Amino acid sequence: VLPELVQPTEKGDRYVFKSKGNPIIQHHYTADPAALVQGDTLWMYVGHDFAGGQRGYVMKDWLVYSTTDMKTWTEYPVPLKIEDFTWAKSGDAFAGHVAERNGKYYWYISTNWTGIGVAVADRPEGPFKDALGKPLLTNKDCFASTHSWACIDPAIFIDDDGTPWIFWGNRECYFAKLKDNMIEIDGEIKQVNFDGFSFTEAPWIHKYKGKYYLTYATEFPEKIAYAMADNIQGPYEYKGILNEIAGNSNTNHQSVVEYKGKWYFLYHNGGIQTDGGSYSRSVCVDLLEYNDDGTIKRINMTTE
Ligand code: FUB
Repeated sequence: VLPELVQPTEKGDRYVFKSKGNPIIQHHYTADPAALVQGDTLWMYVGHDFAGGQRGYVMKDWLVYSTTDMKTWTEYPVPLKIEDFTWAKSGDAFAGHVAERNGKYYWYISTNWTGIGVAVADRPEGPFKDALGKPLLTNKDCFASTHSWACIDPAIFIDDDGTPWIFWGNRECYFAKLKDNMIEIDGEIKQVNFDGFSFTEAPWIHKYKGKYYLTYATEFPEKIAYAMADNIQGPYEYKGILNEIAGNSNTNHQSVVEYKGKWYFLYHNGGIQTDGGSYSRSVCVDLLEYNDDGTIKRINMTTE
């Protein structure tokens, strides 16, 4: 990493840094940001690219950051590693999502080849431990898919009535209810489908003014598209593309979250000039704005 990039200051077992704009983290390659708002803190859980350059994914652990102003960030000791999932030792630490329920934090993660796991912690910064000792979902739960990395990219949404939902998939998008214990699927697994749905991966559900929004990566190289529905189970209506291809990264992976009265779009690009790219990605944040009819304005991906 070049010296002019933002370097963190060590504070005990943590690191603190002030972002100078996008990419917000410049001392690690980070990807697949999943945001969680708790009180006045925004927590951000990310994947961690080790590769540098274009050598393919090398993802051994996940990282966690917090902020209270979207500028100064704290990085915590590594909260979760792929080797913590003994059933997934040869996997890659692909995209995840953390949800809070009854004071516990559940981290749903992709292991690439072996399915989706869930880890649990008492605190948002961890440490997290495998909650099941086996996958929560496997390729068998992706009944319309035939490729080995179909079971990735979990996204959780806890609805206003308290029902937790999990969405996931690659090429096909699936969803199911979770039981109140957050570590078992409750009932039938269903597939999302609607006119114009060209799904690659990275589903994310959020709600705004009573409507459900499904954002997801489409095409390859990926752009983020979105659809809206009156019911979480659909039918969804395709609404368009939210952002262009993110610089020199073939993938993109978003989260959409409201924090202190503003809506944010967190994503990644290949933005660090030294060695950035599809396997050396960097998390960015930009504002997300709605039109009066509830549709979302095109995201302006900035360096600010
Ligand atoms: O980071 C590994 C994979 O790349 C994620 O699981 C996908 O969403 C894509 O971003």
